[in-house]
Amino acid sequence: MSMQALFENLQISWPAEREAALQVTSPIDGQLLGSLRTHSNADANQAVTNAHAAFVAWRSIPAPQRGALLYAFAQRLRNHKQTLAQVITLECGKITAEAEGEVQEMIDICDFAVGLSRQLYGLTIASERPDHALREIWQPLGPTLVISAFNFPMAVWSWNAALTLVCGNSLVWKPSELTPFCALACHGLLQQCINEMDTAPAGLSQLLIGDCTLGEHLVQHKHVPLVSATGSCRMGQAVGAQVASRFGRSILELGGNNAIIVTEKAELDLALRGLVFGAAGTAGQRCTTTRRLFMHHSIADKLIARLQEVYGQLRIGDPRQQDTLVGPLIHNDAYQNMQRALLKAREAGCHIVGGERCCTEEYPQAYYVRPALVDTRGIWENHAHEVFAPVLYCFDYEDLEDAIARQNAVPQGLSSAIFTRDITEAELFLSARGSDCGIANVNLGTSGAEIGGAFGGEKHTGGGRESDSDAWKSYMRRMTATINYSSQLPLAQGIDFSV
Ligand code: UN1
Repeated sequence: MSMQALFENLQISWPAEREAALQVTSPIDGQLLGSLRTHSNADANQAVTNAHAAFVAWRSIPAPQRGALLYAFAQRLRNHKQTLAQVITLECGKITAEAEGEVQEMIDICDFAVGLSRQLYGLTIASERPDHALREIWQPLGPTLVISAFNFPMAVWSWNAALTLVCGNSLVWKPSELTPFCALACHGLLQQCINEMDTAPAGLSQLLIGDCTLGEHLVQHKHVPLVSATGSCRMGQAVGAQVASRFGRSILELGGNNAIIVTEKAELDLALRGLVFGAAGTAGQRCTTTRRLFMHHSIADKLIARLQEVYGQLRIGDPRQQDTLVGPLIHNDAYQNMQRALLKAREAGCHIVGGERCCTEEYPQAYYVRPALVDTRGIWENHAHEVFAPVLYCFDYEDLEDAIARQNAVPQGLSSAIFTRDITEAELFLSARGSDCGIANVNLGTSGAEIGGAFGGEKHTGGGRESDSDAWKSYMRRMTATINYSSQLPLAQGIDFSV
């Protein structure tokens, strides 16, 4: 189905224009999906002004009523789950099952946000002064700028959107210029819900289409108190510094270089499944993709052999076909990047299985690859750089503490996992001496986190947390209020200031 037909299904007017500046192509076959007008800095300023005006109205609407907007949005997402998944598949190349999973994540976060709308709790704290009350109150913050990446073109936005709207804020969204139709679809459905809700101000959600120069302009805008950005470490470093320089707040979700440790006590069948989905799933284009494997030397030969066998059977091709497991890379640059990384490993003497381009006859303008296994044993100790493609670097180890140290010895700190049936090994991995990542799993892979936990990582991953748990607090401002209901004015710390 064409993108235009999918938009008709969603009852969103077709936004493409002839010969507009941004030409969006499908990674499935390189065909043009449509051309879109991009927004100028002046458009961006207007959008922030609109979002600010909407925020001023929205912050006074009781939070449970704000939750009703997310309830309605979740219903719309449920009704259009398949269509939205098709939009994702067409524009970002995800296989159908994973695209539907992404829409499910959106539904889940909206459901969470509805519950959260009645749970924006603050604390009551014991005051040191007589007849005084000390309270912590969570207040709306202002417009939230969301900068999202191509690989989760809907879900990551929704984590931010659902929470920030319930928290009483408005939204400005600058999606990746590779996936603007995904953004237009989500924004269009949300706008339908906003239009149907009397108390929701019209400008609550703003969408801006453009490249990183538009993002840079928005990041500097003084009326955007919070910037939530997902993407490369380089992008995050620039965004974080700019936002900090104007005392804004940022939530950064950047690169990962996620590892799985498979110990001699692991159940190999389980480990194998976790590894294959983690490393080859989503064509290796998740932040949480498994990029490194540390195997206990006693099982290494066996595990590598089994991985090679399964990798040989992976069905690569058109992501719209039901039995495909690995779709295309997003573009030629991603492909070149992968090939450069493989060349480096080959030149160093690593043994490589897979990595070659495929489906070129059917799709000469697209970039399908066989996921690659790089056996680095005896050559490399570690791999510090994130290659955003399906490349799994395999290492062996003798001692678990050493494997954990090597797992941690990279700049990134997003996701990590251990496969073991030994409680001592598992608990060591989760202890203060264990994984230094934001996500640490036992007997499951590094990718595919549920929305229930806070999502994000340490070090060059940026330190931000999104999704559930108490991540909502990042979208609000904390107010400490002290109330004196006595007729005295005792000072804190017992200070005497009588004149
Ligand atoms: C991302 O790759 O940016 O854990 C997000 C996962 C997903 C989210 C990934 N729930 O793989």
